[in-house]
Amino acid sequence: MKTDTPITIRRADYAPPAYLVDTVDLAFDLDPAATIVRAKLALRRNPKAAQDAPLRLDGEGLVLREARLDGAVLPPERLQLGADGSLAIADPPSAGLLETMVRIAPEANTALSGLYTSGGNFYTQCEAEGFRRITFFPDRPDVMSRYTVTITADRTLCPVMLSNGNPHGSGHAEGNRHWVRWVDPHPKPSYLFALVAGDLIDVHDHFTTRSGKLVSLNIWVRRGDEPRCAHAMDSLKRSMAWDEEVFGLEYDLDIFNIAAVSDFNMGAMENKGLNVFNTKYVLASPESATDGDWQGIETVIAHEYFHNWTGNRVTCRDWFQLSLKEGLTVFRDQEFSADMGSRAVKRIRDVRGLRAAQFPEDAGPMAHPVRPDSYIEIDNFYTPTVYQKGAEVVRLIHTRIGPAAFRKGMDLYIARNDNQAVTIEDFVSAMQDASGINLDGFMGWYDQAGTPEVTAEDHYDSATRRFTLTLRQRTPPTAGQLEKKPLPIPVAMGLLGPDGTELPMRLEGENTTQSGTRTILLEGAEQSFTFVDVPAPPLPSLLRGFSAPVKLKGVPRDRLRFLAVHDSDPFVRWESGQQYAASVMLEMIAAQQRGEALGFDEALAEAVTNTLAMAETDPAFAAEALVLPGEGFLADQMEVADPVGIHLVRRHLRAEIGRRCGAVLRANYDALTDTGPYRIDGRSIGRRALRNACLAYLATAGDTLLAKAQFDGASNMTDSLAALSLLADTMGEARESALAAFHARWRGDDLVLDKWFSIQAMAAREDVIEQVRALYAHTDFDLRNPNRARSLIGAFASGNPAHFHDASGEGYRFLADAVIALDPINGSIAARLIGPLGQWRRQSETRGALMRRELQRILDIPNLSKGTFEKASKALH
Ligand code: B3K
Ligand code: ZN
Repeated sequence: MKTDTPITIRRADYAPPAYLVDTVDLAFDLDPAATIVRAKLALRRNPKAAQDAPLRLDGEGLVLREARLDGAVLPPERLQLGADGSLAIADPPSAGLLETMVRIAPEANTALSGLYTSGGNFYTQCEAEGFRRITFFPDRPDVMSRYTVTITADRTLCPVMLSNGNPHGSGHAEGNRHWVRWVDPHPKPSYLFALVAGDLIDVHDHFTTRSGKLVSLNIWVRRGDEPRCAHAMDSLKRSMAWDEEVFGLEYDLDIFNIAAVSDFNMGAMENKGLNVFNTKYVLASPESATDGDWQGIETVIAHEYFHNWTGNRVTCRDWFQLSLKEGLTVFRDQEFSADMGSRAVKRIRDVRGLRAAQFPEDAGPMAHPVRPDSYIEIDNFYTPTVYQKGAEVVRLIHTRIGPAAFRKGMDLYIARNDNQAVTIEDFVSAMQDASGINLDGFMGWYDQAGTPEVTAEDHYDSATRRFTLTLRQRTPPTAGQLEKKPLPIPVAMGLLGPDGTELPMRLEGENTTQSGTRTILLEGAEQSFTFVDVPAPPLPSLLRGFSAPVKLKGVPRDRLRFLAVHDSDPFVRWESGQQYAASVMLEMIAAQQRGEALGFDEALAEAVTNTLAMAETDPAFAAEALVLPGEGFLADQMEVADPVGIHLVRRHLRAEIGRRCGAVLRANYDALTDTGPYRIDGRSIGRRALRNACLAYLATAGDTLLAKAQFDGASNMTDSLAALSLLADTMGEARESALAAFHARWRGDDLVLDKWFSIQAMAAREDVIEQVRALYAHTDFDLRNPNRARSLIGAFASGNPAHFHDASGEGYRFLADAVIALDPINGSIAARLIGPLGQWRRQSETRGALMRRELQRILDIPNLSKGTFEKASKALH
């Protein structure tokens, strides 16, 4: 919606809906240019609302053809169309059947919200507020209704017509048309409505639930894509089995449909019984998909499936509660993936992701609590904070009360709230009641923005054998929230003896001794924990498994080195290695700024050699340990970021390690070469990741030939892309011929072509901005396709900090130009791309001024979408 005076919606202003809608009967007459939507809403006044509240239905861009109340045509004087597109009915009855007929134009819908066309087929996206672009309706999640949907369309254009629920009849219609009917027995909010129609083909399978119900499973794709659906189908069946086994939750319809579409604003959508997916999270073959894509499919399929209970059966009262379904469902998909592969590696990856996206958000102008207090455009709040930090908060509760009580809490949460739209308090109180543990303090995690910083101090008294650990916490102020209170922080920990073995632990006042990992709870700003009978001076291993989303600061380097080698907790081993490397790198960056020569810390080379020596047991873990801390992670630890300096130091170090450890890296690279058939199990994925980590060092040290040989001989996308991205950083002919060969081979495959764009956008070359501008003008570039837009614009702005922050300001200008061009087409994607410009406070004054100038240039555009307006204005102020 375009508006000059965007309205801020506040959580404190929540009021129950004036009217409820018990049943919805929708009839679609599909046509790309002019689709007719007839809706029959059985309305009644909500007993919980004021009995004189007006009857107002949301609408956006709808052409109203007719409205009837209880069969009688409503005269124009009783219909009030609002400037925002809504419809109010004067003198509303306390109950009645409202029938509307509207016209919409799916083929003109470039925002991809509501009903739109892609490749000649019809798809919908209704979360959060897209249903109002289909028909007039109280488009808010606390209005839950039972839907019947009849779709009529041309038989040739739309042989397949799908909606939510179970199929309920079909037949011939006039001309070459036909109809189908779908009935969804479960009440649902409008954001879960879906319709898919077109020339699609299905990959079919089935699943028998543990109570013996046979469920038909179908993945609907374009003709020719069927052979690439096997992994998605397999992931779906494993998700269904896992949710039964771990949470006792069974699927509740006869049929589960997934439709894949290449024009889609995000990853996927959990519509009841009819998930709609970005093709990126469905289609995979070894030749065309990387191991990362493979894992992404498993995760997203699981995530959307798990929403069936956490989101659909129990939904959100209002959009401020978004993390109620998203944080909980991310937690569930993380647990699923951990059970499917290596728990430790999954945790490391999730923490890496949290630090790369959520920590900067929490430290920047868009910082907001997991449960925000206000928004202008809710689409802007599908953020790493709501999703990833939200999942961490659920994990905190899981850690605090333990897995058995957590499971009881989930049972209680669902039993109490099934078929209702509820709040985060309802979730936390179910966990509290099931566990008997007071969780009041944990609400602070939902309501306070910012990442707590934790420091530790300790003292061992050999005479009394007492060890005192003092923990302190502090959360820096965030925009609009200057005062911060201490939060409950579960700290999973162990004590290591001088030889690295675990020491038994007994807190003062306790009768029994515990060994292994235990969790202590830091609740105040400062708290001391005294351990008694400690036989030797211990070294504490803190925040095992990353038991809380905090920054643990100030662990001395000698301790980090010790923990990286000896700790029993794989997360702390990895983390200590990363923190050690980060601290060395930050020192190098400072030296570089002073114009001093860059030294080299031998311990880093030693760590690489040690990691490789033990790689055989867990190659995936070794690969994680081998990769140096990312540029964003380093920037996040500097008062004033130095993106170019960070990049130069990281490359310098990579090259230096590649040279010094060349022999051992090469030996491992060769030993990890798999000659057998391509396999996608955890071990094979780990071996490829480790081999490519070795290659990255060797190629950065100058061995372009090895990268070229790998590219030429690669039999799978993981190896091909790893080599190509290293070649893309170079200047020679090898680069040009590899990129050309890749383009020639894959130009017909959108998902792979996206990778071709991204690799060039993220390359470490001086001329990258010119290249990015040229790619923007490339015939294969299409701003309307969200995947393609992200693959170039997003990859450059978020994935290439050294060049995005080029001192000329050209990187900022490119991003602003792209946002301005995209906003009228798809405001939601445009708004999401703005993020990197919001980091200006962390940059030097000169860079900051250039960034602000571009934000202002965006804000000066008339008729900006409200999402882009909100993002740009918050980023600027
Ligand atoms: N619930 C959707 C996200 C909808 C985003 C709307 N702008 C996908 C998911 O989180 O499962
Ligand atoms: Zn979700």
